[in-house]
Amino acid sequence: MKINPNKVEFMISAVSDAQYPDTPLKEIALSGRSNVGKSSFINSVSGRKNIARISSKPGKTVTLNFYNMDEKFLFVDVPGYGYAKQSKKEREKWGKMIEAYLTDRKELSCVVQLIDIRHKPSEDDILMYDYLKHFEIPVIVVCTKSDKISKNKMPQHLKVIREDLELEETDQLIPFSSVDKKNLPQVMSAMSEFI
Ligand SMILES: Nc1nc2c(ncn2[C@@H]2O[C@H](COP(=O)(O)OP(=O)(O)OP(=O)(O)O)[C@@H](O)[C@H]2O)c(=O)[nH]1
Ligand SMILES: [Mg+2]
Repeated sequence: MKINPNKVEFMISAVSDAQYPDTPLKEIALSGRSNVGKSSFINSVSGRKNIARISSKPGKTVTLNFYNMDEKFLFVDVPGYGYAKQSKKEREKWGKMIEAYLTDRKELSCVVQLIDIRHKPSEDDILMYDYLKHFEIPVIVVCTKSDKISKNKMPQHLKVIREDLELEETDQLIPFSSVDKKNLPQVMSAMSEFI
């Protein structure tokens, strides 16, 4: 799968299903804690520097942001979870919006769950993974910021993430970096199975 950077378009920031775009394309949603690198991941796959806004402050993205990826599929940037400064009310609103999207959206074909390769999965990461499995949504786990650890530490970090999430055999785990684009072809080929 090849994406033409000039044909990547931001479509809409949506908060409810009435606003979701109406296209025949399948959707791949990005989930992960705030600051894990979701927007940077979209930019990397797009081959664009700034199509998805990279936040200087975490927790900035509070809507479902839809991107048309060269008419091949849509990316849906889901607001990051686990942002401590969110109020309880904001968190509840977040939960309802995400749940409605993940459980009702026919076009959703897979979720790319991003986990920071440097850290053990958080409780929220594990909850999210279990939730996706419960609803039988295929998951690709992308371990971000791989440029931040040394090569020889990589296998051990991947092992911990795989074990803590109790990853299913069929779910892929791919180390990735938005800085050096490590494993971008692997990520593309994993996603192309779902579009
Ligand atoms: N070194 C390194 N930094 C990264 C990588 N990916 C993202 N970052 C940095 O991490 C910070 C957060 O990145 P974003 O892409 O905005 O993260 P996000 O998950 O979209 O964050 P929210 O929208 O707040 O949920 C930024 O400072 C990025 O430059 C990576 O692969 N390597
Ligand atoms: Mg973001």
